[in-house]
Amino acid sequence: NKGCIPGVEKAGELFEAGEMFLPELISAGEATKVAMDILLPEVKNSEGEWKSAGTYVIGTVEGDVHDIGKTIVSSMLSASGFEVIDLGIDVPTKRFVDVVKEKKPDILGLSALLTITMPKQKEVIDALKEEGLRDKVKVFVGGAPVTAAWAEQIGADGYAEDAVAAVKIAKSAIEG
Ligand code: B1M
Repeated sequence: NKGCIPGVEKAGELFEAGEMFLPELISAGEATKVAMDILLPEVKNSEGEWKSAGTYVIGTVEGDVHDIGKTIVSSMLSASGFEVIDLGIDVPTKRFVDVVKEKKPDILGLSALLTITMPKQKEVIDALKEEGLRDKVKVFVGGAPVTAAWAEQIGADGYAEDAVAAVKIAKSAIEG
């Protein structure tokens, strides 16, 4: 909490200010993730005070194989203390629903990079409603063609334009 997380948060601030570029932000996220992979199992086994920031399931929707942005978001979330379950790319709607049912995450993040796959984000939200799970999980959407207006239109809880914003809205959703 006093070493890695402030470091990656600083990288986020510099990126937002236009003083750091995307490859550097990716490196910061990846470096922190590697450190977390080593530290977290030790901290969880100790008597320490570590507490997960929340559980976050993320994936790129069905029919869409764009991986890079989703993976950056996923790395930044893990680097910021979330337990991230990354389902990868081309994830069928039913898989998202099954994982929400099974893992009971705090947040579900849906990435879509194609205008033709954006409706899959709505499909997932509708499927969660049908299964009576919609009020059990916050749903955030993102990806280059996605907008705040689209998020509102499909009944998502929010939209993030980049990885830094994704971490910010996730933290505020957990902190209330
Ligand atoms: Co594709 N592709 N692509 N592509 N591709 C785009 C998206 C496109 C805009 C290019 C263009 O035409 N100008 C266009 C989409 C047009 C549209 O629908 N509006 C396009 C197309 C058409 C296609 C194909 C259909 C091409 C074809 O086959 N004819 C095809 C589709 C395949 C499929 O998915 N079924 C295709 C394929 C591919 C590759 C496989 C070659 C490759 C992906 C490789 C990979 O991911 N492993 C690829 C790439 C690389 C791109 C571009 C060039 C770059 C995407 C990227 O990685 N950006 C892209 C052009 C562009 O975006 N300028 C393009 C960098 C990344 C860091 O940004 O993904 O936006 P981004 O993620 C950001 C934010 O959006 C946000 O945070 C991230 C970090 O800042 N974010 C989230 C993303 N997900 C989030 C989830 C959240 C929150 C925030 O959850 C809450």
